[in-house]
Amino acid sequence: MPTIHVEKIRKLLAEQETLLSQPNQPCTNGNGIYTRWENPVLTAAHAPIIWRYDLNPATNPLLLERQGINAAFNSGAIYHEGRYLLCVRVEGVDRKSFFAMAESPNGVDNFRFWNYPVVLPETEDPDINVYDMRLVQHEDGWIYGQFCTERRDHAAPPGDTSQAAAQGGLVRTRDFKTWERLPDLKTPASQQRNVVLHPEFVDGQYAFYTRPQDGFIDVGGGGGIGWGLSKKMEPAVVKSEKIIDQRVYHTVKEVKNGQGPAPLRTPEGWLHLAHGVRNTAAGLRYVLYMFMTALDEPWRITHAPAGHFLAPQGKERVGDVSNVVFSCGWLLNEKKQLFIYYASSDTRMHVATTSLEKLVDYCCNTPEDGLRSAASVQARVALIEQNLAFLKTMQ
Ligand code: M1P
Repeated sequence: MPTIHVEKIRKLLAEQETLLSQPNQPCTNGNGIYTRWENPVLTAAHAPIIWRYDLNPATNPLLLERQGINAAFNSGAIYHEGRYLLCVRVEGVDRKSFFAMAESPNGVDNFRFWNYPVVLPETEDPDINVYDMRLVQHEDGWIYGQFCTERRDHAAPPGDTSQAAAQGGLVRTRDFKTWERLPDLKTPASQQRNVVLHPEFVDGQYAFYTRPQDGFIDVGGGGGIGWGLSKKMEPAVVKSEKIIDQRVYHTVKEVKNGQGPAPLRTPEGWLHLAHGVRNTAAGLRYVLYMFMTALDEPWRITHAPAGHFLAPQGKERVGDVSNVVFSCGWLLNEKKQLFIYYASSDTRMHVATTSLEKLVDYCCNTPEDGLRSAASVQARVALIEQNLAFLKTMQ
């Protein structure tokens, strides 16, 4: 083999190793609720060289990239047997998304993709695009994956090449290597995205958070985060869906919203992370928000702090779909440290760390949205008065 070719490959691998092994640092300018970390934890450049280049000088003497990767984002997350695992939405330059597992020794840096992407079995109606995996360790013993399966809308006129239909795809695994495909979730809605399985049985049934929608992008007259039960998973059928968290005028979830990862159980209730979307002159803006539901009634909201919990900032604001943060995964390790994985602008993955205690405090003690400017001012005046009185006691 020509020495120069070997040298080029070594250089490629060494440059990537510098990126993969780069230590991450917590940002110091936080809000107390969570700490962002400086570097993205995964980007397109983290995709293995062996996924992208043909390394053989006989078939690729110029060592050109053959199958480029465009983005790595919207990852499911799980802490499994001491391992920090992400199930990443990887998008090739051909626009097709697929899933790939990435693993880190500490949850904040050194994430490395496994050698092979997830080989996802198809149903009788093949997926055209798959994305946004949520990983849920269910109390039935399986680890379930819920993702969006997108196909061309079969009802679209022949000349229309852009009408798509979204449904809730389901898989299960025990080792993240072998995935068993289950039938897509059936619901009364014509389309679904952001389907998430609740980790526990409710009334002896599987419970789903859904996001019914009339169209592929526009949720139409419905939308909101829905809730429904299914007796089994093969197939999972939600016969009636009720909206538990509606879209609301002049809030961060005015245009649409969706459950993020599966909620986390705390003594005070279920902690939920979700995304909310509003329109602006510059296009849609996606932010993360939180709410809590009752432990015995996971569909009943008990606390709903106003506004966004995390919004795109700095470099996060720009990417393939700018002004977006989106989360499909968070995890708790055995030290009860909470890692929130979020993507920015449909391009790259980040992490923010916090604790259940802080998030419960945030949800229980942040005022709800008063839905009018005057109500927001009242809430702020109450805080100022309390603080001025408190400062006097410090003098
Ligand atoms: O482009 C922003 C997000 O748009 C969709 O989310 P939603 O259905 O809530 O609008 C998804 O395609 C998501 O993957 C993407 O990040």
